[in-house]
Amino acid sequence: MTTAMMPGSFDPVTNGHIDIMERGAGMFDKVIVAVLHNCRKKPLFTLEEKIHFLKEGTSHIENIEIASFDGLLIDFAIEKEASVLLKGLRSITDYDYEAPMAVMNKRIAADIETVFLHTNPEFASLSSSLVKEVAKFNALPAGLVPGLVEEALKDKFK
Ligand code: COD
Repeated sequence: MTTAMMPGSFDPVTNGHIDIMERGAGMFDKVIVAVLHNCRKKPLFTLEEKIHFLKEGTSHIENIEIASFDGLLIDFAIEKEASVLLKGLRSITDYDYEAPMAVMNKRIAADIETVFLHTNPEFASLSSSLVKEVAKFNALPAGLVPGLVEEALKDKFK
């Protein structure tokens, strides 16, 4: 049984994240979405809200679990018996950010592999920060985030 762990801030989850989760769920027996708690960035949504959006947005995926962690991702992966760290890549910027973490994680736990899935062209350049930026001006195009998130963003910025 291969369990993959997909970490992120998910502030909020976008359809780009969900696309990686769906594809990961097709490749591995189980995907654990690990929401980083207490990250340095000041979040727009609380951990509870982020988990709620993730649970609703992935309710169509059978082999998925939503969890949260604080501290080192690799420790959480070991605790949950995940043998793959699943990341999405949109650009060289993502790669530059992710590569040192992949190397460090490999040094700490050699049997855990980092697997990168390239973004679906439909969701290239889509990020939670950009979503928040345009939502602030009530200008978020449809189809970029789950419906529930779209509503929550409208509520936050009304
Ligand atoms: N298409 C495809 N992939 C996407 C898209 C998209 N449109 N948007 C985002 N992604 C990918 C990201 O590249 C990332 O892999 C994942 O989805 C989550 O995205 P975000 O934006 O929620 O995540 P970030 O960048 O805020 O979070 C970064 C992580 C939490 C993944 C990273 O910092 C991490 O792994 N931290 C672990 C803490 C740790 O152990 N540190 C020590 C490392 S050695």
